Amino acid sequence: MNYISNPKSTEELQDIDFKHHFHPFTATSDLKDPGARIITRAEGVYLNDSEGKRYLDAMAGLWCVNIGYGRKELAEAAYRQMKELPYYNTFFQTSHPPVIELAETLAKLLPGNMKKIFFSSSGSEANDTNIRLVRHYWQSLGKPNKTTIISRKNSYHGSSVGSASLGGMQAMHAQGCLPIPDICHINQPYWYGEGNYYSSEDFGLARARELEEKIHEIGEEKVAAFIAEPIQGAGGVIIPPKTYWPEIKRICKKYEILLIVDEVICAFGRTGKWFGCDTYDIAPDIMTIAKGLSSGYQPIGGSAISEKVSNVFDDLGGEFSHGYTYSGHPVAAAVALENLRILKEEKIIENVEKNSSSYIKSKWEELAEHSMVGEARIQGMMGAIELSPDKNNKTPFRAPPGTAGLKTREICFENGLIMRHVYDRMIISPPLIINESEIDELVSLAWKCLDLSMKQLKQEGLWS
Ligand code: PXG
Repeated sequence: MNYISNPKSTEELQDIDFKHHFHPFTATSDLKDPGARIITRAEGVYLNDSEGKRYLDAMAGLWCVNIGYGRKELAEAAYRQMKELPYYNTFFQTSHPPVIELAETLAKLLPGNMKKIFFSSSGSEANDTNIRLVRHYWQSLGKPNKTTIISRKNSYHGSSVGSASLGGMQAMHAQGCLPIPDICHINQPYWYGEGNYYSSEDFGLARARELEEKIHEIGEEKVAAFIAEPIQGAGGVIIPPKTYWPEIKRICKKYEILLIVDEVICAFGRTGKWFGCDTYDIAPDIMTIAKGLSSGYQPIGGSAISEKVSNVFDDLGGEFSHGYTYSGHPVAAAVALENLRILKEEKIIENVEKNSSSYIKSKWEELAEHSMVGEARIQGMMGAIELSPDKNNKTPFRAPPGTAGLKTREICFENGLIMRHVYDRMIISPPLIINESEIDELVSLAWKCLDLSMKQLKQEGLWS
């Protein structure tokens, strides 16, 4: 039986999916009616569903398909590796060529002084690893009380117990008694939503200095690390004010706390350079990677560890009692290597930096002219628009937060555009290979969907 071609009707598939598939971040009632969208094929920046409808995927899947869909070289790399060595582990003093080559390639490619990679199959696992890594680091140095990790509200670091605790999503904390002990959260640098009467520069400094205040409150001797995304992705593409990262770097250095930069979304070109750390000139102690590492073609992630940290483990750490069956999976590693080869040889990220990021920026920022848009912001290939019925005063809609965003998202789907919402913000993160005519199409579809959404919100009396 061939599980890839699909002889079933959309209704049959939706019915089975509703009965037997428990989905992430989806209410079961929505799966009953209207049912799941069944995506069947993809090429470049476009997806097709089981009804033959085409969508421009302005989210690159879930922020991950950086090289675009349909690259046969990655399928061939997986096929070759599966025939040669489909699986072997990296525990108990064993290794294999693809993971060795990938670790070396990454050590050379990553910014700062990254020396070693601890592999996982996802960003969540990698961030769980990071919690143990930083505590193990301080224990190895004879400072076992340095256990607390400071993170930020509205950050996203994954869905496992540890990584969701690092994350600052209240709805996630509410399910499952999170966060786990010794993790706390400071405010985010979200100027549009929380900056009030500050200038963006002053606001950036004020929010960064909350880290210093938190360190004083907890006591430096108890703080292990600070974790942050260069730009918050799932939180709504929160691009920090220019003053934010320099101040964070100053504080981490002053108090000797480890800096974990979660690059799960930002790495591999998303911010317009190879890494978010390049965009913001950050040299982290630990960096989380996943998603764009394989462009989503295989599940793979990792914790990249700087020379400073890995030297401590090499000298004092002994065995790290931690690992996943699929740490450094040979097929995932082979696919990641092929993805990195294509990103480099086809100069995909250089093209974003030199050409397409400025093109998309000029087009995307035109959306700020729309009556429903309070702000349009973009860095590299990640952007957001803030929806408001009164753009000058940022007034909310006459509906619970997120209602207008959800309605707009559904209109986008109906009109062949995949653009996600975070409350009443619409966000994009298209494949990095998107060309100028596809960018034109994206922005004109977005404009059309905003028109339709505005009309619907007015008809429903939600436009205050
Ligand atoms: N860190 C960051 C910054 C992420 O964005 C993770 C860690 C976790 O990675 P894994 O591979 O375990 O999912 C993420 C994941 C969304 C959305 O709707 C975002 C993510 C995942 C799923 C949905 O924006 N980011």
